[in-house]
Amino acid sequence: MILTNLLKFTIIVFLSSCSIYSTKGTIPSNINNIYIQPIINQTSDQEISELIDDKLNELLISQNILEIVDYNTADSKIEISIVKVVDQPYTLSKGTTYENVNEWKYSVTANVKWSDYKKGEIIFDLNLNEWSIYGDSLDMSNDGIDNDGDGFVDSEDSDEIGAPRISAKLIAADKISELVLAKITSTW
Ligand SMILES: [Ca+2]
Ligand SMILES: [Ca+2]
Repeated sequence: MILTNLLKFTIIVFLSSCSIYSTKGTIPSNINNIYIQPIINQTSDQEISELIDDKLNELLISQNILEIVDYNTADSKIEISIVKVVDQPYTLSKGTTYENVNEWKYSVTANVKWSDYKKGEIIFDLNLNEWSIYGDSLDMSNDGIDNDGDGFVDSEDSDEIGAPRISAKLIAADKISELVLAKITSTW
């Protein structure tokens, strides 16, 4: 029993020292490429996984961070599972008999696991959440809302364009893909 506990302790110490090491900004020399496993979508929102997959591929290629390869030759693997997609009332106003929803928040939660494919070690395993706000205007570019929360509103922001709900989904997909990439690069 003591031996088992000692072993567990050693593993914990080892793992935590690894994570300290990896946040120092050193590129793991054994990881040069990535296999993107087909995204698992546990929600009824069929589009969201496709949007995230497209954006993640685009970002990895354009920023030239890791080469995308198939699983046979992969050093690392990323597994994404969309666990939750939800539209929630964001701002309300008082109507005559009940409250009206003026703005909605579209949010997506994904479990993202990046692992060293050859060693079989998990580099990170995180639940990530991103969102976008949309109103009832015909187009996001003139709703007066900072839909992605970046401080730029309507014509100041090229990301704010198109039908509200569709664009909200696009923005959330973009934001979560960017967050995944930030997590990959920040572990180096
Ligand atoms: Ca904005
Ligand atoms: Ca807007």
